[in-house]
Formats: sequence, C-alpha cells, structure tokens
Amino acid sequence: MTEHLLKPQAKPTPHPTAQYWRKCQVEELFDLPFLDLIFQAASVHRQNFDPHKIQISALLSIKTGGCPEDCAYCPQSAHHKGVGLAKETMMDIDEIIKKAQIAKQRGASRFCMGAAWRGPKPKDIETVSKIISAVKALGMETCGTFGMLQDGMAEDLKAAGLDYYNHNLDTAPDKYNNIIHTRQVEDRMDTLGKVRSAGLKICCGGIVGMEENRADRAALIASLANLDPQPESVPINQLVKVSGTPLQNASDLDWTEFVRTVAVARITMPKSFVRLSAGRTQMPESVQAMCFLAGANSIFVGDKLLVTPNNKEENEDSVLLQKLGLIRE
Ligand code: SAM
Ligand code: DTB
Ligand code: SF4
Repeated sequence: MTEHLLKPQAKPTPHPTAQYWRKCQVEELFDLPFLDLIFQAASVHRQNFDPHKIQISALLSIKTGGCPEDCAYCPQSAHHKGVGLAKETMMDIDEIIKKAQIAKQRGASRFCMGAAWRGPKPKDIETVSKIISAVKALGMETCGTFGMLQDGMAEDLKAAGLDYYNHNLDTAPDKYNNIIHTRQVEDRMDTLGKVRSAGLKICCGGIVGMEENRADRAALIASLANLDPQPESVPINQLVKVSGTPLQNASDLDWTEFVRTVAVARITMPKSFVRLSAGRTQMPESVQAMCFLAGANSIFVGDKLLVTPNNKEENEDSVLLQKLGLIRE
C-alpha cells in the first residue's frame, strides 16, 4: 500500500475513458464516508501524479461583459442588468501580453484568455489568433474560452498556437435548462467535438453551489468522466455569488460537499488535472488543503478570475503552496 505513496509515477498522458460511469456508481462514491472517500481519491492521485506538484494557470478576460447568453451564474451576461458590469471592447494586444508576462513571472505555466461571447465571429478568430501566437511566443501554454465554435474555427485556433480550449458542461445535463436558456447542452457537446477533432486539448468542468443536489453533482461528474477521451483538465468551480445575477442568494454549499466533488472528479478522471478553480477566496486554507489532498492539482493564480477577485494578496498563494510543500509543475 505504501509503495505507490512513496513512488509517484511519471507525468501521464491523457487516456481514453477507461470505463463508462453510470450515474448511480458516481453517487455511490459521493455517499462514501467522507474520510474513506478522501483516502481513496488521494490514493488514486498518488498512483497517477506526483502529489507534490501543482499546475498553475492565470486567467484574463480579454473581452468583458455584454454577453448575449443568459447563464444564471454569470456576471457577464447582458440579461442580468442588476450586476452593472459595463460592456467592454477587446483589450489591446500589448496590454494582454503585459498581463501574460506578469503571470509567467508569478509562476503560471498556462495563460487562459476568456471572452464574453456566445461564440466568436470569423473576424474575432483572426484577432484572437494573433493574441494566441504572441502569448505562445512567451513560452507559455495557451488556453482560450470563447464560447461556441463554428466549423473550421478550432483548426484556426490550433494553427495559431492554442493548446487548450475551455468549454464547461457546468451542471447536470438534465438541469442545464434551469440554469441556461439560450443554448442546449447538445450545443456544448458539439463544440467539444469540434475542439477534439482539431487536436486541441480540452479543459471542461463545472460549477457547484447552484442549488443543485448531490445527485445533480454526480450527474455532472459522470457526464465529464464519460467524455471520450476524458478532458485533460477539469475545473471544479464553486459558484461565486455575484449581486445582480439570478443566483446571488444561492444557499452556501457545505465545504465537505465541495471537497467530495473534487475527490469524485479525481477518482473518475484519474489522469486529468483537476483544478480548484473559482471560489477559493471564500475557502479557508484548510479547505483548500483538503481539496489538494483529495486530488486537486491545479489552481488559478492572480488577483482576478475573469471579473471577480481571486486571491487577496500577491504572495498569498505562494505562502499557501509553501506551507503545504507543493511545488509548481
Ligand atoms: N463565454 C464562454 C463560455 O461560457 O464558455 C467563456 C467564458 S465563461 C465566463 C467560462 C466559465 O466561467 C463558465 O463556463 C463557468 O463555468 C465559469 N463561471 C462564470 N461565472 C461564474 C461564477 N459566478 N462562479 C463560478 N464560475 C463561473
Ligand atoms: C473555469 O472553469 N473557471 C474560470 C475559467 N474556466 C474561464 C472562470 C471562473 C469565472 C468566475 C467568475 C468571474 O470572475 O467571472
Ligand atoms: Fe456568456 Fe460565458 Fe458568461 Fe454564459 S458564462 S453569460 S456564455 S460569458
């Protein structure tokens, strides 16, 4: 039992889905006694990754606000007038490069750029392609999250130097229309298919804390784990409750339920990087540490996510990683 704890294996490459996960099987994992679940997840983590290493990404909203989609969680939707977020134009490329350089200095290996679009227009693809190539030239991995893609766009992004495309399933497939009315979960699957066919790596995860129940969380994780091949990167976001959005008063999710979600993601997607994504500012260090024990091995650094705050102080994450003996990938 101790041998694999002492000898972490080499960095894995993504694998095809090893098994089909029925929702009830994922629910059974969620229902395990908390410490048994964490122990199992930590064991799976150590069989597949060096548990001391953590992948660091940084986020930048390159085109903020005014999105035509109505995602109930999102402060950038034009439907949620009460948020009061101004619609901005595309950031200047030089500004973006400066932000990427700062992120690199802070230890980020990947730079993720987000745009508040339903999907890019052909002209937008030309613009973001130039940005992607310039970020790539800094020696960083690149990730984009631009919404739904039309035929050929994923190939163009790949040719520009994009490594990852982030496109989340966000919630349980059968609850999708409780949260988003302007698109269907099938639209998401369609874009994920295009991204995969173009040879891009996939970053695909979801949000918890949106008034869903445990069975819904299990359904979300099952739908992610059943993507074939599984996503290379799986962001688990805790809802950031933004005033003016329909979910501003969502009930708090108990911290153990969040850690359980991370643990179940790790067990069902053993070779994927599981990112402790939005929501860290609301989590004590001890809860974040539990998430790392349960198999999370990636975070976003920087003072902002897309439009909401991330960590409070510049060196807050460095201190946390040092306390926990975690080193950057
Ligand atoms: N518009 C593109 C899309 O929806 O795919 C890209 C940007 S969108 C903001 C990227 C992801 O951010 C969403 O899929 C969602 O998971 C996450 N997100 C947005 N608002 C959030 C919030 N308030 N709390 C947690 N995660 C959030
Ligand atoms: C993901 O799953 N989480 C990030 C990233 N992918 C693009 C976004 C989190 C956004 C949190 C709310 C905000 O700042 O807009
Ligand atoms: Fe638009 Fe993405 Fe926000 Fe939905 S999550 S409103 S698609 S920016």
